[in-house]
Amino acid sequence: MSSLQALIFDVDGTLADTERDGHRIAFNQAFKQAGLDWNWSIEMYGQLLSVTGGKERMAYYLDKFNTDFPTDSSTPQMIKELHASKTEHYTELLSTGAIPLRPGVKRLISEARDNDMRIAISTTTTPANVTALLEHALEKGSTDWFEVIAAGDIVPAKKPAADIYNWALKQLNLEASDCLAFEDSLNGIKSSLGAQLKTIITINDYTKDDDFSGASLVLDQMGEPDSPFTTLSGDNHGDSYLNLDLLHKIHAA
Ligand code: XBP
Ligand code: MG
Repeated sequence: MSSLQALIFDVDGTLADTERDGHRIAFNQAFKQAGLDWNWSIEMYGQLLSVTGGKERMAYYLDKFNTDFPTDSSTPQMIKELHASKTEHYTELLSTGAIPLRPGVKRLISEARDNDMRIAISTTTTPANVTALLEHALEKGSTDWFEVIAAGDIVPAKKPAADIYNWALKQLNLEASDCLAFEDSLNGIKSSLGAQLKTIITINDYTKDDDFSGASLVLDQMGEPDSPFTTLSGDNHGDSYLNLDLLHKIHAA
């Protein structure tokens, strides 16, 4: 059994609750700015999250929820422009510090760095969104802490396909058995398990009813020494917050 060498983090929903009050708001701002009357409610956005990727999500919306909207060969270009505008609104919103990291994230990343544990990112979101979150919610310059940032259109098949994790593993020059993945959603865990990675889940409001039966551990949050996680399934090895010692035990189990 190889030793644990790297932690690979999903971004949206895992590092921060960015979907409901971040991405959703930015999509709606882009729609309004373009003169469209589209508005994604909190509830509808939950349904739209079944498709990963902002451009793919808009195409799905037109296909399933707004079938009266006329589409033609120019629609992909319209979606591309809307998406560029959405990214601007999203990064602007994050630059105000509007979205904090989830509990335990900063502490765990600091512990990893202090112990020379390699860290990477594997996400469906646009690279600029990752930078905006890390620079404003984690620490200025923290983007450089991550050895690999696998993001957005770098692979054509987004999560739930395993491609983005396989791409990250290749860049790290590691095997899946050397790493752990951190996810929050069904599409995320399908992707990480598809790449053969042991996966730890922290749920959120949109994903709490997802099927995480393949996860090593399912938690409500990463937890802090003075604010324990709640274990929803899996072996927490008697611990109450995610720390490197616990991660080594999960990896070795
Ligand atoms: C999250 C996503 C993304 C974002 C939108 O993926 O599904 O689509 O909602 O991002 P992950 P873009 O949890 O893997 O980070 O609009 O930039 O595509
Ligand atoms: Mg996610």
